[in-house]
Amino acid sequence: ERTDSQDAGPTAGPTAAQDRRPALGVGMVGYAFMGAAHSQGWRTVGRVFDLPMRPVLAAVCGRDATAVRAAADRHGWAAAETDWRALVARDDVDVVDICTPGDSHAEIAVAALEAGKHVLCEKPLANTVAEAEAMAAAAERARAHGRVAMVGFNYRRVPALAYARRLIARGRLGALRHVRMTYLQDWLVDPAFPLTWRLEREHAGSGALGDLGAHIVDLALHLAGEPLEGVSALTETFVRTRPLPTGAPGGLRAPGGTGRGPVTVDDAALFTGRLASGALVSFEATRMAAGRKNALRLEVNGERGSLAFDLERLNELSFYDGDEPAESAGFRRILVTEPDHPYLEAWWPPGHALGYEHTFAHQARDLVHAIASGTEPEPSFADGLRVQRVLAAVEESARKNALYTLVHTPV
Ligand code: SOE
Repeated sequence: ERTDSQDAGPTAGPTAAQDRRPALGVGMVGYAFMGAAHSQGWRTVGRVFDLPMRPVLAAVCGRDATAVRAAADRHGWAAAETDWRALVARDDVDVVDICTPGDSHAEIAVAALEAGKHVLCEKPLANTVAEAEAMAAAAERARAHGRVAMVGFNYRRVPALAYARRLIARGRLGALRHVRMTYLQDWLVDPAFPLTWRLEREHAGSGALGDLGAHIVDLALHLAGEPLEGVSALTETFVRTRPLPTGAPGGLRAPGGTGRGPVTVDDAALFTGRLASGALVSFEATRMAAGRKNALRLEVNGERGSLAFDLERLNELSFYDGDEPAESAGFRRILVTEPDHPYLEAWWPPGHALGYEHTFAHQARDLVHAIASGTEPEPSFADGLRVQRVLAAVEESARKNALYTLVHTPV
């Protein structure tokens, strides 16, 4: 039954002076697109959810002193640092939140864990399996001292997807046969789009594969709950050189100049695999699908039913219940905004939809609970390593080029 306070929506909560909960100081490294999204999550979470600790936005870090000060003011951080080591060393920082490109994840995360901090790290966990292994090992050691580490696969926290997992776990789909995952964007479709760090292997590790493929690999394993036995892959770089950027990127955009440089990552990755249960899985990740802005789409088919989801309509889940009489069965749309749906108890009345940014508040909520209870958060660094191994296997399979060549002779 809903209470009056739920009907009123999120409330401001107690003031800092009235609040007797222990403070949890957060220090964030990086403040571009992901940093802005994480800031929003940290700012919001303690005012919406009942948490055992009170998150405090203690300090943000970036290399440019003027820019990081401006980011601190804009996003609500009390202090600004220009050296991540100084941020990690601060007494008022309990959690280090890493929102930098992949090439610095391992160094910062391992140092933070060794300094006794909890860590939240953006995805993909690292640029290589070796780095991810070192991070998972550091997280394991830190667990002995009550410190936890989480990787930021935020889409696990879309209520419709958390609910999808619940339905699958309850057996509503029966044995799974197909898991079909796509993640389509189009911000690279213009060949004049400049060579930002996401297009450079040394900074990003891989292209669409690590940027988008990592999300759908994590989700597939999270939903279906099983390891992949192996993969068979194709990757492609359609635009091989791009204009060099002339300024700092803002979000996914950046100005381009006249000089050109090589794109050293994939534009698209396609791969298939088999789950231990025998279900077949397919994945497609691309930033070259004209018109598709943030289309993380999936469909799961089981022997008793199916589920379908599209991130561009993220409050909805399509469910086909094969137990219904055939004459009236069919995919039906569930509006995932009821208080009984995951995370929804704290938000708005039914039908008052959530969006992309709420996933970061949910992520922060789950991390705070894990810290307070000393339990391993999900997804852990071990989960991040599991995804990293799949990404490496995809690259290896694509490199070996197992495509069976067809011989085309005239009829
Ligand atoms: C760009 O492709 C991007 O910002 C990814 O890096 C994020 O992980 C994804 O959630 C949205 O798109």
